Amino acid sequence: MSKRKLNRRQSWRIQKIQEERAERAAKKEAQFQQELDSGALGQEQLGLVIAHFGTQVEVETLDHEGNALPEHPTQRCHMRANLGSLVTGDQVVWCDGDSHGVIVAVNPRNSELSRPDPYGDMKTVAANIDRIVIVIAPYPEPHRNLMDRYLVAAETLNIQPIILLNKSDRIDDSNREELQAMEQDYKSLGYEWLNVSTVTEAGCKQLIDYLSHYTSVFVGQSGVGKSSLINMLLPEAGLKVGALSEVRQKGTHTTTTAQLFHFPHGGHLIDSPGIREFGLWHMDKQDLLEGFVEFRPFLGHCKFRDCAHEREPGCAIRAALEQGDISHTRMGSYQYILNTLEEG
Ligand SMILES: Nc1nc2c(ncn2[C@@H]2O[C@H](COP(=O)(O)OP(=O)(O)OP(=O)(O)O)[C@@H](O)[C@H]2O)c(=O)[nH]1
Ligand SMILES: [Mg+2]
Ligand SMILES: [Zn+2]
Repeated sequence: MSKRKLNRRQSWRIQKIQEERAERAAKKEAQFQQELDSGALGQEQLGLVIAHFGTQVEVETLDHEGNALPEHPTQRCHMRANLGSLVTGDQVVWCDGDSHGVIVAVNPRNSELSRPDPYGDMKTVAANIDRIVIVIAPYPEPHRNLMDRYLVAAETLNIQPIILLNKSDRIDDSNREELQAMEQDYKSLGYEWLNVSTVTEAGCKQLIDYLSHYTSVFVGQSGVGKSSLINMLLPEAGLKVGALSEVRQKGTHTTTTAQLFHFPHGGHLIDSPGIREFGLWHMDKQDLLEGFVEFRPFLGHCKFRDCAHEREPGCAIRAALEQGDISHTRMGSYQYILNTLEEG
């Protein structure tokens, strides 16, 4: 599948915007250099990016061991041009100033979660995370395919995922069977599954136990209740939540930027914007295969080394499918995702 095509006028406009942006960035860069050279900014200190707003990030002061210093106010910071794009969760070195700070360096990330933007480009959402909370709900209806994508992403990053079924208060006779079947399927693959409701607070305690001392990012479709869950766990977060659209029972993209909050039980929670579409997801084919945990024992056992696991004789994956060791649903999901990978 190719990226969205632009007409000549659009390409020209984009080029012009990019040129203007580059010019502004160069001017800013010269200004920061001058501020740093003249000593107008304070000493270098360690910081944590807690939110990202366009060309600026919100930074919190950390002590030498990387612990937050809540008594210090957060500061909006500009970034030096050579740093690439910074995201929520990044640890940085920054210098404080009167009206703004400047980020001068970024520490290497130990993990980063990416997702496609509406143009099919992968964008990093959050860095230095060690738990991925895949949030689903009876409404908007869950897509196994999207859950599998997030599970593959978690497996590739070697980060432990949990599937959180929120809005358990909305389970009724019309959806119970399907949701229970889903729970069974994912649990039998070894994944953790938790039913929670921000209305009744069912499952709240188990969720706290699961998240304590980790840095967790909440991901999933718009409207499943990611921000509501963070508000339940941390009432002072005061995140905006948005009702589902009346007719289609879909989310309305309320959260627009990833934001990090400290968990009083130790660790951090990161809210993220619901995903808009999931047609494209850049991924290596081998990573995709290995991201389906139950495929792993069979990989490398096909008769042909370049087996595509379609109709080849001696295909170990197909044999496992026939044996019932791999489910048709997951195989279908794998093939669906495979078809959306960019060629080449
Ligand atoms: N019945 C019920 N409704 C809930 C629950 N949790 C959240 N909601 C509602 O679901 C809607 C969406 O909640 P949000 O927290 O904004 O969802 P989100 O996942 O953050 O959505 P985006 O920011 O758009 O990605 C709101 O109307 C919430 O009140 C729950 O446990 N039960
Ligand atoms: Mg939200
Ligand atoms: Zn095969």
